Amino acid sequence: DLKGFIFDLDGVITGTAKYHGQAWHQLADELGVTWTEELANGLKGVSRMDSLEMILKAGGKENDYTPEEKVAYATKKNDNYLSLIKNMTPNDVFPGIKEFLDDLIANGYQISLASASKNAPTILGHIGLSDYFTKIVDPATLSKGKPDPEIYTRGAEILGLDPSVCAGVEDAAAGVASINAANETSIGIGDKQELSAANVIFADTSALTLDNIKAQMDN
Ligand code: B16
Ligand code: MG
Repeated sequence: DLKGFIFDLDGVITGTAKYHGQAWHQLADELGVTWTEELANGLKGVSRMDSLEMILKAGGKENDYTPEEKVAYATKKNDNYLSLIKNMTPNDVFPGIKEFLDDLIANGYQISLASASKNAPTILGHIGLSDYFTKIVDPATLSKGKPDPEIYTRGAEILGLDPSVCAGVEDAAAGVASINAANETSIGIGDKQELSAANVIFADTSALTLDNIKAQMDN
């Protein structure tokens, strides 16, 4: 039986994925790299510097810049991203998420956050969920990002739980792969095809309830 839930942030709790997309799209245009839906989807859940590398690679430009120039581009993207998220409010929490979190707490489940984003605490503050997430994996301390299992393994560790009794909730294929590799139950939010590796899947967060999860796990 499950005892803990480990949440991704962007694309699961709130719609910051679209702001990451906008900010990267703008940088890709500046770098002369063609922006495609495939590239956009591949960046979901991937760390800031790894995302930049993927964009440069997509344009065959991975050897065109020094490490310092790359950091400057990543910083530029982040500044742009921060300006896009600064007006977020509690109204930006995805449908059903607050109810699901309240239900988990009322039923004695533990919750932690496994976001690759260094901006996660800032975003939680904007959307009024800081009190729910006192246990957050610090992405700066990870040696490998999603799809490596490390972040979801740590998400269970900070709860003091064995991965086998934890479920991870993700909108990205890289995140589902990370959860599965950590030997946790994977709950995908989004497209069935894109997230076909997930144990449980919902088209959007409004259907994310304990009953609906149990119903799919019993199947
Ligand atoms: P930052 P998640 C991920 O967050 C995003 O999906 C990904 O697009 C972003 O590049 C990454 O965080 C790093 O974010 O630049 O804010 O540190 O989906 O793992 O919550
Ligand atoms: Mg995500």
